Amino acid sequence: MFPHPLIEQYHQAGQGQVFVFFNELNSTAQQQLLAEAAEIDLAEVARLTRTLLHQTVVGRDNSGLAPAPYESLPETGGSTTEWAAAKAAGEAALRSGRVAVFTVAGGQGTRLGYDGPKGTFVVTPVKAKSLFQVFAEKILAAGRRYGRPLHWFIMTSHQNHAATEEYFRAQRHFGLEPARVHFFRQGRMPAVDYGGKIMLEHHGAIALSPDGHGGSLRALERSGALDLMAREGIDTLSYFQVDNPLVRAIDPAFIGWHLRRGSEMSSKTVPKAYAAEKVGHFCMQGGRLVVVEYSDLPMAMQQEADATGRLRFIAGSIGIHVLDREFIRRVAEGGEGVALPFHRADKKIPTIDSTGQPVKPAKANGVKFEMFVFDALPFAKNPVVIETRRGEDFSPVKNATGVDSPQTCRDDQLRQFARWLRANGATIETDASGLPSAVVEVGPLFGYDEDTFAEAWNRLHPKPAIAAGLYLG
Ligand code: UD2
Repeated sequence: MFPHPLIEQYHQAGQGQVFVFFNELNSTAQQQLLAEAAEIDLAEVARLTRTLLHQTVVGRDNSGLAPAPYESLPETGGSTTEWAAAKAAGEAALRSGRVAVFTVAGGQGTRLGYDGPKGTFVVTPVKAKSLFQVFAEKILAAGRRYGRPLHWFIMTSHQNHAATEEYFRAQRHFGLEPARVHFFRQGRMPAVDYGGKIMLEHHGAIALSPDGHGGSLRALERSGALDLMAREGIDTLSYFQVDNPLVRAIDPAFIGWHLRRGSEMSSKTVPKAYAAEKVGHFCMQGGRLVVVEYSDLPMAMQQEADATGRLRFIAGSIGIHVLDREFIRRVAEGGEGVALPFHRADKKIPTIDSTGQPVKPAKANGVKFEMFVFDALPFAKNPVVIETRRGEDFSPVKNATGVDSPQTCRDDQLRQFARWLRANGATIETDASGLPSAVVEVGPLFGYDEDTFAEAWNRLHPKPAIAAGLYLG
């Protein structure tokens, strides 16, 4: 007789090792372990072990891969009329209140070496605002502009959920209505060893980790966020990653392209800066739009050039999408062959051995499973990819130093502010890369894109002197 039916299920599934120390735990710890075990879908783990763990061919099937087409910006050959129509359609959607914002903030920020929730990391040059504050102010400003305050969904992880909520409370939600800011945790997946056995982190805890940003689709469904959207008349979700303060969190043209095409999921692209840039690639395969992650596309293909010398697989994926609510539901429910696949990542997983002694592995000792949100694209009707200007949409903070670091992100913000000022007649000294010598900052409540900045700047009388420390907010 097992002390709990769940333990019996684990034994039947060949995963009885999860409860091997159960009798040594106090009752609180026993309850915690049972709660963790209840989170796991044993049939899913068995399927992943069969398909991903024991697969003989490792890696992605790249046969028949071709570069995906995308809508170019007007300055690179796109139609000015189409872009204007898209923007008008997006603005109408924002005015009618059918758009909400979604940030995935469940990542662990390991590469940055920052302990708190990544969204609390300080990024702006003068006012030292956090990533979350920058997004909050963009959302507040856009809500005011279109006369419809926006709902903001934020996906956290088990690790950072409480700290994220506490941070927003302490900051009074940066002026947003708390009832419109919704936090929910993403799901978790257990790590398995190379025999397919679920691993323990310690006697009373399973080695669980976030299920990837692709888990956001089922987390939106499970948390009730999709139902809330339906009740509020929201059918369009603007999706971005927590590490990118430059993102146009609310971009009418992007929303308009998506809606006018009757698309279920749309994406932004920037031309890759260099062959080895660590972004995904928009490709076509078997008539469908797919994203092939940098680690899955052989370097020789990443380096291929077309007749003009330009990279052939030029369209980089930067983790910015627009999604249709009912499409998310369909993928989350996983019906009709539309379930997101899992990806396998071999990792060093701290665990315990069969005698309960801690093991700090020197090499990979098991596998984690993650889903990627862009894997929903092949299931979407009429997906559209649009080009965006890197300097106006993308400068993530990922590493402590070097590329995509706090320094490069700060410089890109400064270049953007300098560009906006100069485009509106201000004199500001910059180097050849556009980096101003004076450290200035434009707050989103003053202007959050070229248009809103121009309007606010042109209303300003007298104009402030451009000098170090200038803050427009
Ligand atoms: C991602 C993309 C890459 C490119 C790049 C642009 C993947 C696999 N690669 O690279 O193609 O677009 O971004 O910046 O997506 N997150 C969660 N839960 C998780 C895992 C991640 O919320 O379980 C969030 C995380 O907080 C972050 C975002 O997803 O906001 C991206 O995650 P990442 O930093 O692991 O992705 P990265 O840099 O490998």
